[in-house]
Amino acid sequence: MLQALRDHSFWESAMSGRNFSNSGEKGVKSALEKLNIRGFEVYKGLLDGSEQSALVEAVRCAVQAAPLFSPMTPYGKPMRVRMTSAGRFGWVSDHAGYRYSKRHPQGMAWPEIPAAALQVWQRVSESQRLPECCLINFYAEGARMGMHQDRDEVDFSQPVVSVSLGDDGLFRIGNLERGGSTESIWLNSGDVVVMGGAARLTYHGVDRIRFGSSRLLARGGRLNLTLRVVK
Ligand SMILES: O=C(O)CCC(=O)C(=O)O
Repeated sequence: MLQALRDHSFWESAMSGRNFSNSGEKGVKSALEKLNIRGFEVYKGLLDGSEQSALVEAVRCAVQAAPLFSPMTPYGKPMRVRMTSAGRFGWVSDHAGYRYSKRHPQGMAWPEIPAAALQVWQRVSESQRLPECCLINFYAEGARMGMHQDRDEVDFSQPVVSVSLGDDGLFRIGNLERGGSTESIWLNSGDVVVMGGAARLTYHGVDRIRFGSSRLLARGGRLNLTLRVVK
């Protein structure tokens, strides 16, 4: 696997709107770039078109078994992103707080983590463990995710691995505490981010998506999978 670690100029030109993604199209290979932004490792174009399509099909099966739902924050506000999970645990949120649960809010067990998602974990995580949750986020037109830390897991030495599929998403990376300067990067379909090490608790969020920028999902939108060791 070619992993050319590129310098800051690549990062700047990515921000100026040049397209480094493979847009989810079959047969189009882009050179793999690995960026490090505030400790987050961003693998541009890690997944080719057929790998992306296989993941979308696996997500479609998971969503059939455990439908997407709109979680409420503990403060009673509906989140803009719809979610479900696969694995032994799924992430839920309601008036009782943010937490992992063995059951979907409708009562069923979560489906198994798709093999194609486990393969991504094995390629990039450098972990001896397997993820116990694959959180599936769906961003419809206008959806966003506020700045937050991922801190409902027990062992912060384990990374969170994020897979982007479908429309581009503007991913913002902050600091270990709320506030301060931030840096943003457009995540394209097939990009994978490893949030680990000293950056494991860095604040991050998604400001917006470019609805309709990818043809991977028939009706547009963005899927994000995050693989997590929970306990
Ligand atoms: O959608 C993304 O790229 C990030 C998702 C995320 O931050 C999360 O699920 O905690």
